[in-house]
Amino acid sequence: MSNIVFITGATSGFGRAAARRFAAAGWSLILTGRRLERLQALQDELGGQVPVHVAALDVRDAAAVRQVVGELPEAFRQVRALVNNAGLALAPQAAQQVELADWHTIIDTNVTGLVNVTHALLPTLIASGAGASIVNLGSVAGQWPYPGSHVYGATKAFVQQFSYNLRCDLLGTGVRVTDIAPGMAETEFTLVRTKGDQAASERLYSGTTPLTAEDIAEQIFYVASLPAHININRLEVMPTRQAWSPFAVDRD
Ligand code: NDP
Ligand code: 8X3
Repeated sequence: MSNIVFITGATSGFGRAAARRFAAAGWSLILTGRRLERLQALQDELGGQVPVHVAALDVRDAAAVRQVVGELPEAFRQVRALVNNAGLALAPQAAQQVELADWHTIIDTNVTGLVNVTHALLPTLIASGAGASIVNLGSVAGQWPYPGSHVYGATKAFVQQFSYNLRCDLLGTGVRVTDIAPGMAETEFTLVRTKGDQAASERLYSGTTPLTAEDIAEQIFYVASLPAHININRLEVMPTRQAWSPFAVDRD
């Protein structure tokens, strides 16, 4: 029987690339996200290669998460890896200019959504035992502050600490937990963050060499397919052409 991976946010970016990477290695796929038509397109693309189950799911809705997990078809129940990838940033402006609703959306998705899915799948992953994996998508923004990151970076700091804390509680179960923290990667992330500003997205990624969705998919697959005795706790990945800035100073 093949391994089974449950991916959130499989309609775009890292999640979609991860679906293709796991399929290439013969894993069965459970693909979730809000845009069902994109999930179906991916099912059409990969369904000839491996078994694929798709479910429209908003991770913010705990009852819907429980239902999707509870109603998995028999052949997809023994989930071996969870990729908690669904997430977003909004409001790239300074904190004092942000609508409160945008902060709530970021927290509801990146924090509440991630714990909803983790909670629903923990019993299954523990039953799977040694070599099962939870791969959480954090960010460099969870470790390094920058202007306009405010609540987004704070949610990714939560992802890091939650990942570490899970490791403590899961010790002895064989279930691994990894926080993957990418730097700048070209996906639909900036389009979402700017609420559809295609030019802003293109500007951010132009004239440099960002990470690709496939680069991160490779890392996700890597940590979930290592020998069972190895746990990568945190994996921070930046493009070679990205680094940190000096401290900012306010002057007269
Ligand atoms: P994309 O915008 O390309 O993909 C985001 C995915 O998240 C989509 O599939 C979207 O699906 C899904 N999603 C968003 N909100 C929800 C929700 N409420 N319920 C279910 N799914 C949701 O961005 P990336 O691939 O770049 O982002 C993936 C993860 O990586 C995010 O957690 C992001 O914070 C993180 N990250 C991204 C970086 C980057 O530079 N690109 C760097 C570091 C981390 P749908 O809209 O169909 O629901
Ligand atoms: C996304 C990467 O650098 O925009 O998490 O914060 S960055």
